Amino acid sequence: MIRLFDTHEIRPIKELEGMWEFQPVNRVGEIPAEMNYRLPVPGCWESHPKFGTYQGIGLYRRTIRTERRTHLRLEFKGVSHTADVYFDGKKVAHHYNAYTAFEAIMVDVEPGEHEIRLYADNSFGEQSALHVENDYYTYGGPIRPIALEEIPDVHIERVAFFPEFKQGVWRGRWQAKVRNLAAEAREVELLLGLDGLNAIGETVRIDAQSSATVERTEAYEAAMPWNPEKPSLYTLRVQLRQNEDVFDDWIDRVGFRSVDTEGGELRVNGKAVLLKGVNRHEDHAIAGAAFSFPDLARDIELIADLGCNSVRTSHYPNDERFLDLCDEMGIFVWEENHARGLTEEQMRNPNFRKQSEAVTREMVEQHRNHPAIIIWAILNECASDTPYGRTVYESELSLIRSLDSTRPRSFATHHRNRDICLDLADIISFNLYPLWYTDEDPGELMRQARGWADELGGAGKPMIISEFGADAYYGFRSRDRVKGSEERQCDILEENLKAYLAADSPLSGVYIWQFSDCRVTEATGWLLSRGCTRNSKGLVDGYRRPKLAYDTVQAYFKAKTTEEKSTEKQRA
Ligand code: ADA
Repeated sequence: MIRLFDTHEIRPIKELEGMWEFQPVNRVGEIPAEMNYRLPVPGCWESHPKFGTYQGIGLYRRTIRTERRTHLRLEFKGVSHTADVYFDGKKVAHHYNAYTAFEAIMVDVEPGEHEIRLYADNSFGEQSALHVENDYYTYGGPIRPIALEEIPDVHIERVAFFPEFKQGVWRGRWQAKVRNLAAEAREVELLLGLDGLNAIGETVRIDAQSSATVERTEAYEAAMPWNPEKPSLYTLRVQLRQNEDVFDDWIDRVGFRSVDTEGGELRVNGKAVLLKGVNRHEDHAIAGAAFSFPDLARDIELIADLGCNSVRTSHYPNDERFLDLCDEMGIFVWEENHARGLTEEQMRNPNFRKQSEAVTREMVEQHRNHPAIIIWAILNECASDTPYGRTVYESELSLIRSLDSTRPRSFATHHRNRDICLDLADIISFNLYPLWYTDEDPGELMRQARGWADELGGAGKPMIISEFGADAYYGFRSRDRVKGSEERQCDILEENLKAYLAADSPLSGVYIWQFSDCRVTEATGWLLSRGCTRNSKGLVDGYRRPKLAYDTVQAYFKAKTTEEKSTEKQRA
């Protein structure tokens, strides 16, 4: 399943799921004498008994049949972490980073049988600046779906839709990119439609072998807003037509909602919100990073059952099916690019800037139509305390602004009063672990943090505690409530939540670290402190079994805030 709805009704598309041949190899391009294994796609090789800890290159291979001469487009939703794709022996794509999609286009493919070879590499080294030894695991293989499409010469490449609320009316700002593979210029009719609302038609001329972008803004007086209580979604349907013949289409789902930080508050549709959320790694004890749809759905149901109204996609862009579920359920998303805890030295890896900017750009371009996403963030706990680090934060935050001016931007820092980038963000976010890594009082620390924000360029901006938490090993109980026990995790989370959700709290949001336990890189150095090679701060374990703290958090998140109570009173 690629998305929760059909992305094309006219363009032929099918998912290349199922068993592919598999063989570990030593280098990209190598053709082994035998393919000894068969692995499921999507999937990661760690779920095979022989490859539970394999780090290296794996070759996936299969054939496809085409019935007529056509152009083909392959879309890989996520290959971990480096992909090289060969079609009939010729390299057609190279992509770095596990968590964003990429395409391969093959022109004038003859009818018959064709071979696809996908080399996936999950090894660490200088060539990989973002996937490094870390407090989560880099799995190997095509962890997300692969789609095969037949495309005409002129086809829709991408469509962005930005809702805006101006002078009491919802408007939609469209950007539709159309590509022409033909050797001569073409003129086609472009139709921009939104479920039951006014449609737009426009003639576009696209030069030979290039792309053209059409921009239009349209008022939608009858639009219903998307909000958590009623997440109204509209089907966006873009079509290409020539002489009454509709020959290509592109379907997505959008919602009308605005986000701003006026008056130092985080506001959605003009109303202040308090984000009550969890950090979620896309990691499962059995599936690794290759979630089945029911596993994704279970996660969102558990998150909603906890009383959360938000989720942070720590520390990388998520599977779009998960974002689709958030759109449908009215769960706000903080989505961030891929990075965790990189030092200045790691950020000076010659590949870092290119790779980090690519994932930032791809995240925004691929996910900006999701109404659930209300915050874009970058570079969790990287070097926002050094002048070189600042140059990176500055350029990536500006890049986001250039691709989407409608959402506030943030980054989660642990540099406290040493951070020198707070002025660059729209929302100030601190990762603090009082009562776990330090013995500070959560309430005092929160007020101190507000002071750092005010002094260091964050005055007048909303503030979020983007991480706090405590490890607990599932099933480890202790009457003495020692660290690592489920009881102690309850105590620590309770003390934190009591302070952060109090009536006088200056916060616009809290995100517990973390939703579920996750696997970490094979322990060396500081990672040796991770018992069982896992980060065990989950409210549920890797199999989604709730720990005691699940109920503690649910009681706090489901309790009504003073503001919610007074709104209810006013309504009554
Ligand atoms: C950090 C980091 C998380 C995780 C957490 C922890 O704040 O952002 O990825 O490593 O600490 O458990 O210590």
